Amino acid sequence: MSKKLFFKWFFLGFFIISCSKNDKILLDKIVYQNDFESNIDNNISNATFTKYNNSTVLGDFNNSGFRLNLENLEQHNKILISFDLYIHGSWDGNFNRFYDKDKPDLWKMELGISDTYYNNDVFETTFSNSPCASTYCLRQSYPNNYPHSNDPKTGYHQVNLSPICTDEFGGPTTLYKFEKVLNHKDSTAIFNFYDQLYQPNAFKNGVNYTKCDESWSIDNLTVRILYLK
Ligand SMILES: [Ca+2]
Ligand SMILES: [Ca+2]
Repeated sequence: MSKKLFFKWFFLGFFIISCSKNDKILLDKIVYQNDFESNIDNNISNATFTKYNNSTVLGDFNNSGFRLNLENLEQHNKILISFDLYIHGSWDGNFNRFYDKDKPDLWKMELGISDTYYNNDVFETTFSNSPCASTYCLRQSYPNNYPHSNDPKTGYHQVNLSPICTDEFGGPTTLYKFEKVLNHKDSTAIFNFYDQLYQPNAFKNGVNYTKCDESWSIDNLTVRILYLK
């Protein structure tokens, strides 16, 4: 069994065990799956594609993001979302080491049922690709919500992957296997994915290098619905 498949079944097994022993799974269905190799997706708005790690990925995004819109979902009470999340470049985590007006490098995923209504299902976290030593460490929140404090790259799947660009700004990429189970029962599900990056130092000689400095992309996005009773 491949490592990828093992983790998928391990995750699902863990989820099922964590349900009450009286729960019955009345539905377990994949409602969306895309590896983006065809560059086509009618469910996603603000899509942009690029080649990375020998694959077509959704992104890369910088102070931007995209929306996944799923409609006509069958009766369910849980929604599972999983994807590969590439964190490219010199993300700084919870702090950017600026003493004045410092801000985190935030990444967010929201789940709602319309453009304006969200179920308070907002996962807001930070990532850090910075070095960590006893005297100096820019920590990140992932896999917890911001402002939790974990070491840089906590929960990674792969580290030191290629930079997505070759400018002097930026740096290696970290890959995370992102998976979450959320309570959800509406027939429409709208996921928003976006970042709020703080990059006051990503300029040189009047040129803006922010996208090379810090960005993110997604691959192998899967959504499944479950109905447990
Ligand atoms: Ca792909
Ligand atoms: Ca930053």
